[in-house]
Amino acid sequence: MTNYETIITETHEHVGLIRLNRPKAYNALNSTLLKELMDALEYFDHSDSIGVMVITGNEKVFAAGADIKQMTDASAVEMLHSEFIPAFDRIRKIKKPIIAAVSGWVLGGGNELAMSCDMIIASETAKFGQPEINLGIIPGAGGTQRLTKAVGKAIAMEMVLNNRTLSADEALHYGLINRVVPVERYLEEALDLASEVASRAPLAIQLGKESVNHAFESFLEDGLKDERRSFYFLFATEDQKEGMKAFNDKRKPLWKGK
Ligand code: DAK
Repeated sequence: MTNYETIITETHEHVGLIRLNRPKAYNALNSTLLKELMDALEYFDHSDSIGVMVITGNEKVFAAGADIKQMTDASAVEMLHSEFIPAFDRIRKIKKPIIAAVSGWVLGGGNELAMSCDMIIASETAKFGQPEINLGIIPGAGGTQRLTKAVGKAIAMEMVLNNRTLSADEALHYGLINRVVPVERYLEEALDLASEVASRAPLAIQLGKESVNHAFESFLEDGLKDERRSFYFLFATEDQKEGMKAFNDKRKPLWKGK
């Protein structure tokens, strides 16, 4: 396999493991990482010896979202042409099951990435959130759609409008994730689950995934279009620039509603 810059890939018998590896930037999803992640997923998806993929980060962070530094000065049109959405569209086309093994921060695009996987195994330290509101924007990679379906309107509203974060136990309670395990075991647990699923009938697994996703995503296409339109629009506002600059300067933003 290719030598990647921002991810590490391993095979564990019939399981393909991808580790997000930008620890200094809290695994922020920049365009290189997204491209490498999707390339690796597609490679495993086409490999005869792999049945299931696992995506993980490190103990402290799964991913803290899209790279704010890369987006701060972007215009709405630049965002429209960014690598972010094509990457998320590619993950939807993966046929084999993908399990997210998460620990620590699972934020913004990081939570959207975890929700784009088919199952989520969390360490007891995991914290899930959509903090985009702090930056003057909204989730733009399916967060408003998949989160609402998973946890229901009440909790999704609090998370999207007021940066409520969910602990691992809360996330389990609201149906966002599959299991919570001690931090020493979350990756092992995900690999065990992946290996069990990988031992089953491959075609039935593929069609099972497709069918469950169909039930979950029947109205997703329209919702995603709507979400993206609003997301891009926000990059034409002063508040988005202020929100992201404030994050970079480590200060509180001053909102103008403009
Ligand atoms: N981007 C870039 N750098 C990040 C980052 C991020 N998302 N998160 C953390 N970092 C960097 C910090 O800047 C810092 O770098 P240095 O200052 O050391 O150079 C380093 O990681 C450590 O962060 P902190 O010093 O802040 O560490 P703390 O432990 O104090 O806090 C934290 C950890 C994860 C709570 C905090 O870093 C944080 O709040 N991070 C930002 C989380 C966030 O706002 N995430 C949402 C990002 S927006 C799109 C659709 C969707 C999206 C994009 C496009 N299209 C439709 C085109 C998605 C958008 C997002 O995800």
